[in-house]
Amino acid sequence: MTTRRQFLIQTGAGLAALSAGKLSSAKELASAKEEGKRPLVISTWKHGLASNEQAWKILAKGGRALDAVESGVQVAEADPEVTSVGYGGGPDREGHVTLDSCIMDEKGNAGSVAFLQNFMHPVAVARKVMEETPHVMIVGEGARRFALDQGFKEQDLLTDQARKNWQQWLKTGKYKPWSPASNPTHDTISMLAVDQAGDLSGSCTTSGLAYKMHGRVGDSPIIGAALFVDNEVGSACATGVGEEVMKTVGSFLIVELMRQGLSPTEACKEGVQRIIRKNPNWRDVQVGYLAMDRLGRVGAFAIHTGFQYAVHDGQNNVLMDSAGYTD
Ligand code: SD4
Repeated sequence: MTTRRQFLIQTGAGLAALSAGKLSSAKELASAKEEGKRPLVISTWKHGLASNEQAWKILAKGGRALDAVESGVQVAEADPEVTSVGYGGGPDREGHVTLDSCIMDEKGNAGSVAFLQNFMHPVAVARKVMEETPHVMIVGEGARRFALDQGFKEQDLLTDQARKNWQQWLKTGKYKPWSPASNPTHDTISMLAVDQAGDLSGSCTTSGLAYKMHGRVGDSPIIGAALFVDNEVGSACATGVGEEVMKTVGSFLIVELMRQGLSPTEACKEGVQRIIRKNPNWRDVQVGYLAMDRLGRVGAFAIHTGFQYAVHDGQNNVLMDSAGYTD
């Protein structure tokens, strides 16, 4: 027998009613604006604070969320102190800094690069993939040639400090899958923004897990895994052990849960619980999710405590502690 809920979900009208009822009344939109929650930019980890500042410059001028999330994460990409993104990022086990990045706009357009080496701003290359090609993802040598064609310049991203850390790791590092204890480098920057027009965009950029196998690609360039944006509903992004995020298509899952009426925090929590239910070794991994609905409401949840995210609403740019399953 078909229940009323199943009936609603099976019909287009039902879907529209479910999402409209939860998220899109004009009154809610107006009050969200009054509360100053749009524009809004959020991003993962402490280095999100500086990246938010850059993104805010664009949002404050009435700029597009897409431009804000591209420009914002470039601050982390260029900062040698940020040891898991772009320049200064930890290399793989063979000493190569390999980069993964993606970007997604309010129309559902997406671009991505993976296993890209020697370019300071992979997120900008990902945007070019989105805007200048009919494709979503370009990897490795093809991505290198595309970036050069687009006018990006190659440069060595391995800093002296990152080389020293890697050489130190080589003395004891074992060539086997990592655990957070042996490799606690989970500092990818993912950023979500809503602009004055109410449009959403997101970006993600990383050098991935330090000392990964050469050629390993994580969740960060995978649309639906580390990032998903749907202007009708909201956006979500991830940080942490990418394999767990990919296997559960985490960000897409979270956006779809928000479409069904869960709050951003509830949706992130369910994303985390999905990993926990499927992986008996979940205690050994960390994943943090961050989400924003189309009204500018924000939520986060992680497997373990310690995940932090930065929120800039124009008045304040603050670092927040995410709740964790092991709290
Ligand atoms: C990856 N998600 O490559 C990334 C790692 C990371 O914060 O540092 N996340 O799996």
